[in-house]
Amino acid sequence: MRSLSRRGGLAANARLALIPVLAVLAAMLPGTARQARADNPIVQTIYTADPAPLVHNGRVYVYTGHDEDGSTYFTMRDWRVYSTTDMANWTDHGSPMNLATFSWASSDAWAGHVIERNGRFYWYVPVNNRATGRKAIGVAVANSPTGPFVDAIGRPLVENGEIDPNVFLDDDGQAYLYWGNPNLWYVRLNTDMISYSGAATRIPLTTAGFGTRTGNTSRPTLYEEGPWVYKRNGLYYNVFAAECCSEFIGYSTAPGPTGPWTYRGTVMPRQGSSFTNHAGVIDFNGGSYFFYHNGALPGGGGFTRSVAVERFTYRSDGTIPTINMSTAGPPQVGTLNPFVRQEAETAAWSSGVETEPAASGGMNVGYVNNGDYLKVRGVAFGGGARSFSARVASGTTGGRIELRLGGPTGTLAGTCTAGATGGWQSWATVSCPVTGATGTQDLYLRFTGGSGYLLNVDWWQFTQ
Ligand code: FUB
Repeated sequence: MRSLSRRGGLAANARLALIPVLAVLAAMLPGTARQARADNPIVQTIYTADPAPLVHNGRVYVYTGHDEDGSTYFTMRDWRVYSTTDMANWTDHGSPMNLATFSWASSDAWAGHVIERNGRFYWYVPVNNRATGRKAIGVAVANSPTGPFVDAIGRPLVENGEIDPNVFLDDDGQAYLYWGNPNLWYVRLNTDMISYSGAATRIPLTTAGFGTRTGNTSRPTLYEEGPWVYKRNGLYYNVFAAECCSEFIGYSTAPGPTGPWTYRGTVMPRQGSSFTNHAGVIDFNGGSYFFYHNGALPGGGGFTRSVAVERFTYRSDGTIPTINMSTAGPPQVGTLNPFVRQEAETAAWSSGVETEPAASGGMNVGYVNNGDYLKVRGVAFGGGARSFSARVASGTTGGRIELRLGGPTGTLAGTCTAGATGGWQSWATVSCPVTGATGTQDLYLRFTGGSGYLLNVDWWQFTQ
């Protein structure tokens, strides 16, 4: 995979076997060439889809699917994890789970959901079952939110040809697995989270519960797919993708986890150059956040999607206001401390670069060309920084890291030069003096040098 700036556009003319009408409408919604201007979508190095946020220990993790470059179908082979403490700068944790995690799965690493219980993390995903050729729900488990995840049971947890699992853990300790397209199902999970009791039950899709769809008698309600069930102030919410295609996000509420549901209206209108959308809702640090996907990156569209996020405020009666897609994203929560080690793959925005697993663990930024940059939002330099260090590697002759403030060509606060290190995973630390970096500013690490790939960066840190 190479950087988005070098990606081809969308050729969205494939037919989707599961839901053929999606592909037809996809062809009518080509990807935009427009460059996102601010910090949405939150990932610029690859196409991501189907966000599932999780709050754990003061961090927001978002689990995503991964649309392959140039995809003309939902060609998805692995899942990704990103995290943040400030809703602005996101750390890339790579791919802790892929189709090979499930020996029985053949394809379609589609929309999943992660939930934590008793210190373990359970990732429910829809995949194609090789043996039956049908969609099934698998469950993987890990001891850390960033994995590694392993198949918990070695077979599908449930299988009825339907997709988009979502798990809700109620206050009384009962967990529910919801999923479905075209139906909406639930089953009661046991406390081990990898088995269930009772039969899968179909939630009645009534127009009172899920709104009225126009022009499709086989699917009379707005419910399409992607349920996201949660509880707030005693009220149960189900936020879902509605009325394909293109989809908008609607929601229903209920007095209990199994209903009866009442349709409440639109959360996010049809916007954003992707004929699907997929919602995830959390509260974090006093704010409420709505995750979704669109086709906003270059080459983006219905099969090359990108995850984005907005902050919102519930109305006083608990209803959800209409939320529009933005390129700015949410305001930053707090600031970023430059005087502790920061991973290079923590950024609010990147241009040109990619990420890859580092030999020493974690990820590094790589495939860096002249003019590429990383934006780190809201860096608190305070009284000033004196020097900058970075862990770098170069299999060629290296390059420079320009430290710029306020923009990729903003005030130059320092320049570090990195030479050859003998390999792309042969790491060395370079340092350089810094002037004029005071207060709280957006920091840009701008890479300059000759042609071809210049250097990799694992981490950086300023000294006071
Ligand atoms: O990403 C593949 C499928 O597209 C998901 O499972 C659906 O929710 C839709 O977003």
